[in-house]
Amino acid sequence: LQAEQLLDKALRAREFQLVYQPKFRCGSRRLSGFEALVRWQRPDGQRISPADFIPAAERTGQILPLGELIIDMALLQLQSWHEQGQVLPVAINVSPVQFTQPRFADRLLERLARSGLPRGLLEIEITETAAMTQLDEVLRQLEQLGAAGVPCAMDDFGTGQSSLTMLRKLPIRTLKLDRSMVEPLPRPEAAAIVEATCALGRSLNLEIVAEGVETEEQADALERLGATHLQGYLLGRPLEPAAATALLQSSG
Ligand code: G
Ligand code: G
Ligand code: MN
Ligand code: NA
Repeated sequence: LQAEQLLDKALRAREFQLVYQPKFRCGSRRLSGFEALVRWQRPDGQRISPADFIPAAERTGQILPLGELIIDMALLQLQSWHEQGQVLPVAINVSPVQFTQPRFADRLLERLARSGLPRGLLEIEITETAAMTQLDEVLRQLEQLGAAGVPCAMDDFGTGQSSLTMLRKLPIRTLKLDRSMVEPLPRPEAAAIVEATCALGRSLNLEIVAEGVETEEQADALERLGATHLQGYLLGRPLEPAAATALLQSSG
């Protein structure tokens, strides 16, 4: 079967699930929120990586229904945590392709209103990509979302895809330092770049989440160099909903 038909069947059969990777505050190392990451498990048990199927879904436009499903799943999870009195923000990854729909922000805000959740619990992460063609449209909708209490993070900062131009233009609350900036820490050249990036972020009043933190040496360096939050296998892998709920409860 073609990728498009496989995805189509998977969308109808709801073969997608979200896992939740925890984020922690620097210093206290207290749990501060989660990033939702989509997973696709086929009925035969085969798992397909989002690194493969997200670009395919972006090419075919299937990222639109898939994106809606992801938003719905994240909101349902947040509602469940909210009812249990346990709640921290959840960030979803939004493809720039979703922003090519002029009513993307309207629809997300409608869903959020219908959920009855307090504002600020749903966040979005966006990666600058070649798909970010209609920059004015992306900007307008990010501003609309921000004004309505849905903060945006710039994902994968420090890769070839992210630029200082976007940092200046996009209304964002958070910079996410790409794993490729974190991996070579604490080597001095890497530390110098991270320190300068954190200083830039601070002067723009941004939070700085370091991604892909795998070692205590990296975590120590990031805390020293000015990151505000840590995310990565050292502190927590992406968790199935039940495990994420247990983590929330135990971090009271
Ligand atoms: O979770 P993992 O590291 O395997 O993700 C691989 C890639 O897929 C990353 O670039 C990540 O941002 C992207 N990705 C994961 N979940 C989602 C999602 O729910 N929506 C979008 N648009 N991208 C996602
Ligand atoms: O592009 P984005 O930053 O959304 O993608 C996050 C991806 O990175 C997810 O697929 C997640 O599974 C993966 N990831 C999260 N933490 C780590 C880590 O500490 N090390 C590595 N190698 N990958 C990670
Ligand atoms: Mn992300
Ligand atoms: Na990233």
